[in-house]
Amino acid sequence: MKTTEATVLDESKIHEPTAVAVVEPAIESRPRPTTGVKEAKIYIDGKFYSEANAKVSVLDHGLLYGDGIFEGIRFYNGRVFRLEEHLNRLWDSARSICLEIPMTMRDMTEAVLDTIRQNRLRDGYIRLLVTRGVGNLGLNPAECKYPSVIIIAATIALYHESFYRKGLTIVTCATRRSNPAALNPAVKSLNYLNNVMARIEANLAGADEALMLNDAGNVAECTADNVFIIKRGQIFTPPITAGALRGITRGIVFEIAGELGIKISEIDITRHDVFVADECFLTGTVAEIVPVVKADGRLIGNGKPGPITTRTIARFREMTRETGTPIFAES
Ligand code: PXG
Repeated sequence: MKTTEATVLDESKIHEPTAVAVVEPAIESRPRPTTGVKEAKIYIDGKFYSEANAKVSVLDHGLLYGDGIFEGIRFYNGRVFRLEEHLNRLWDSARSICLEIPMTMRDMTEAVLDTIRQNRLRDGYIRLLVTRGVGNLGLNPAECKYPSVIIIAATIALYHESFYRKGLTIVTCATRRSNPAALNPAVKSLNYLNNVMARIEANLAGADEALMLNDAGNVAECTADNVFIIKRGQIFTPPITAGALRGITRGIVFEIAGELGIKISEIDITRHDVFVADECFLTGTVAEIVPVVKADGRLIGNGKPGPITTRTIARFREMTRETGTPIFAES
């Protein structure tokens, strides 16, 4: 068991990411973060534990009720990508569900960076959770006095490059995105059963992802990604009110479109719009930006990733290489 004491490591001692292992066959697999380092050090409430000893109580309402929130964050080349935006969204999710995060955003930033340092990684994935904490067997969160903060740094199995070159297939699923009046999808909560059910449908249909509609029958998003279509040189994506998460990668697509001078709008999208689109792509922290070439058996455009998608991917990759919060002291 180790304390959180921040140690700035000598960068030359950091080994190459163990995670550049490629998933085969790529199209069948979503990249799953794996704790590839030998002795992963997992942060729980200010202390570091080995994976075997990193445990939470069975009375934590995060487990009993999915009562809690999370973020998935990437770090590239020794820098955490869009950390501030992820923490802002975490704090928004917390406020929405009346959960008080038991530390300041500044301390959370340091805890995230320290977790990566402790695991001696330069490229990888962070799973950050805040659970409601230990309570009793009733669902009332008033009994949970101490929310828990958990930070897991992992290597990541990357999608095979052919995934980005060839694109993926999606199917519309029968499971509707939860109605915002019931559970707002803008809250990145630990309760992902709605998305898991959709994911199961995609698996059963042999597709790479599931397209989720809202109660009105319009496109909301995929199970862990936002959806974009391109028609006659313009980019369109559903508004947050359609039941989409305010994705960080989604926001970056707006930035890139601005840079490239491509018009981008939030607008309700139907399945028909997806079928007749010239291009389609998904965005998410794990998948980054990935082309979609088939929806419900229909080829999108000519069935190959289109030019706007390809340019957007290239610019996004530049950003991941060149920007972010430094993990190690910069000399
Ligand atoms: N929609 C949903 C429902 C998500 O969960 C996104 C869109 C994309 O948002 P970002 O901010 O990542 O661009 C997400 C993000 C996982 C996993 O393990 C899922 C997400 C993030 C990290 C890991 O499947 N979802």
